[in-house]
Amino acid sequence: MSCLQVLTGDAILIRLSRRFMYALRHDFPWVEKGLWRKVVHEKISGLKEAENMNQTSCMMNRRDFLRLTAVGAAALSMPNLALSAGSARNKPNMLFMAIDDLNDWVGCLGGHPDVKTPNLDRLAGRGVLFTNAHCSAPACNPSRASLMTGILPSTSGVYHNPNPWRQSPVLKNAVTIPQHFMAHGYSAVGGGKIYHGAFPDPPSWQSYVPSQQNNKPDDPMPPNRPVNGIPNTSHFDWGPVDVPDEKMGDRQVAAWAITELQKKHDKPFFIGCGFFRPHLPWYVPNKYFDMYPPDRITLPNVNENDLDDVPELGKKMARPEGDHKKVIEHKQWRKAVQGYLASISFVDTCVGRVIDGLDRSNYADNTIVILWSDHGWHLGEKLHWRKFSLWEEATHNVLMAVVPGVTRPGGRCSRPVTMLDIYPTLIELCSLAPKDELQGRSLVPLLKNPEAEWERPALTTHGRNNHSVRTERYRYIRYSDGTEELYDHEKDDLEWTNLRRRPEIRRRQKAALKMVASDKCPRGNGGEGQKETHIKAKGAVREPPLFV
Ligand SMILES: [Ca+2]
Ligand SMILES: [Ca+2]
Repeated sequence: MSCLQVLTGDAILIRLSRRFMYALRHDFPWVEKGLWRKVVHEKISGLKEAENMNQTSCMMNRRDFLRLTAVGAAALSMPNLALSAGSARNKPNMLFMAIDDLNDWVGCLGGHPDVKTPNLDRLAGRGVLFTNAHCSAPACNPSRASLMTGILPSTSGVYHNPNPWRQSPVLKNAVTIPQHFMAHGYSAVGGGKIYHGAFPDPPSWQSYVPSQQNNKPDDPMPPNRPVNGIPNTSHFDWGPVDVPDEKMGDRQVAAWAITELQKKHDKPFFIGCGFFRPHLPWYVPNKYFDMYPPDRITLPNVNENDLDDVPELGKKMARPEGDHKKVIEHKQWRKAVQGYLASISFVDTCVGRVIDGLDRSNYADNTIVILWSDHGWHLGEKLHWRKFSLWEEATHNVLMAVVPGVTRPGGRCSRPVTMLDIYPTLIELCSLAPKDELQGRSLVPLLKNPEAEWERPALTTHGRNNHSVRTERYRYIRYSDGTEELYDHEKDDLEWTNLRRRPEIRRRQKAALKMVASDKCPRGNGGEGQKETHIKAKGAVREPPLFV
């Protein structure tokens, strides 16, 4: 008990080291709530100042001292007590990998029968694969802002891609995941796409590749665009590029990450490694297109009448007269699926190279690997393309974690979880100070036992007051005008049959939504571009309270 120095008599001067205070307050929430609060908060003045000092002195009587030392002794006797929580020594390293726009078309997730992802499959096989993981928002910027800050879009008001997330009053001073790691003695460097392209966040990193202002390396383009012949669709295009892999931006980000892993690190590290594909445009080298001959490709199973039982707001999200109509008119469906599959297999090789780089490094045994995608993608299901919807194709994304000493190989977890849960999970795994404002839940119980109980549903929000909750069996959607959808995944994994008229199931799903969604969602926080009206139904003049 060297951190306590007893001096004299009934009044005892105790020197509490910062490490010891962290151990009590942060590794043992019950201490924070109970004895620690009663004993120490009442007796020690200037505790906050103490957190900014290496040591502080305080006065307490003998009885209180004994209570406190009992807590300390209990704490010291428990496993995993990170008395080093305030210091960085012996902390695990973090390899934090992101893939843009990757839906469940990954071999181990079974989303598409043709896809080849040997590297993602082998990484998933080393730890726990979450098979029912969902984004907080089905768009790059709100999903990533939410993941990196641990705050829901319906709390921050960051609903869409054009919303500058640091200008949200809620997120203005948010401490992001890498910032929190840096505050605990980690180095934090990044490369590629971790935040949405328009809103990089230099305070999150000590250095960035290609730069703090431009997170995306250049990619080669085919000479004659659009390759698919669909006019006026910007980067909604696909086709091979005749370049070696080394010319691809993602491959350069992988090479940078491997270099970081080969360095000698005198601090624990947090490496953020973000891949851009399979985001549009689907321009990747020829050999990846050659893996998927269009005439042998399996197209998504689509019900032409699927939108008939979908409310007006859902139809507006689907916009069947938009991308889907163009793809069909230009006979591009097979080629588009080929482009997406090719882009997935390309990014899979980038992931494989980084994993091999970690295996060759000195840090293979004490590095946590977490890999996520920011949302899913439609390729014609519900006559919709891209993300921007509240159905399974858009909300379901990839999440896997390999945690030395915690996960076991081959773990699969079907509990509904969200990207919001990543931040508190990493805090627990690395014994960082808890942050009360985070709105997710630590996944550590599921990493230890993928079949552990898990009551919370996964919430996805697209625009103000449009919510979807996914439980293990059902999906329930409630749009801002009060209209609803309900699907039973046990019988209908393609979400074709809206069961909104089943009152008993609906009641339970509404209760699930209430568990996770606020009924006072703020308006969007500005920014140009996608307007709220984009997802307002005709005649929907007033948004009712969420729960009526
Ligand atoms: Ca994205
Ligand atoms: Ca339907």
